Amino acid sequence: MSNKQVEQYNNDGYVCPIRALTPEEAENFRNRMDALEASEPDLWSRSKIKPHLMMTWFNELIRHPKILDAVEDVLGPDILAWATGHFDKKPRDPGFVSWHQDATYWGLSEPSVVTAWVALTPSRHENGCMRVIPGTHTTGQLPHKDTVNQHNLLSRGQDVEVQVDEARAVDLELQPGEISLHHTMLIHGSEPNHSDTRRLGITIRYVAAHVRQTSGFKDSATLVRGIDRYGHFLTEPQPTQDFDPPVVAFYNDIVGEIRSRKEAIAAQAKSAGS
Ligand SMILES: O=C(O)CCC(=O)C(=O)O
Repeated sequence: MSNKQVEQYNNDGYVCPIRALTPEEAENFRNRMDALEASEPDLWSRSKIKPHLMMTWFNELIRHPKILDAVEDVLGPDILAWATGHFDKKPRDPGFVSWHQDATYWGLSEPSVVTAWVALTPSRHENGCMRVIPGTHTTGQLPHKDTVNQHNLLSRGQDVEVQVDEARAVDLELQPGEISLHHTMLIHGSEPNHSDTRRLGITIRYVAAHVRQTSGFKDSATLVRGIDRYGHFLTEPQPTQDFDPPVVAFYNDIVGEIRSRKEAIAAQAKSAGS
């Protein structure tokens, strides 16, 4: 990234847009995802938390050198891909994301954690692009409450318990193959898709190798650049085919730990707030 982009990340908590993939690469990843989705109806429920362990296209994406070049500018040279996800809003999809900070249920030791949001379709105001409140990454961890709304795309419907000044919100508009980066403490969310154009974004959560899981639950990550001198995370295997049996066994083991971790941190936060 340019010095100005790094400065923007430090001051505002995000950078957007960065051209990482060519439009052809983005189309190729999207086609591979769509083909798998068509043949495997339970694709996302089987691979919700770390889809990069289940699908080879996803595992290739987390290692993309241009994404890692940008991430290295904010995290330094030793980088682990820790968690991944997909946020798919079909045309006229009512799905939205409440205002939140990512760090809330993650249990990580410090905020050297950045999300690369990779656009595989256009992502614009009309189809519900990500929106951020610049500068809120410096506020520290804020309280959140879990909410129930069937259209909220977050697993716990977590909503930050402070008044969000929406007049300050910035749209992170992207073209296919462009990415944005956002800090783990930045308040962000997104609106429903009010258009006839699908909005598909892939999230990759990268951590610097010195970051630890503090919750006491087992956790894993994939070294994607540099050296892991710390060994704080179990080393994830790399799938050689979609739903590679030994990798699926690894996933099934770790996913239970991750669910328990989220429950434990949410319960702790609730009792601290009551
Ligand atoms: O894609 C969206 O609309 C929201 C994504 C998000 O909340 C995240 O990346 O943490």
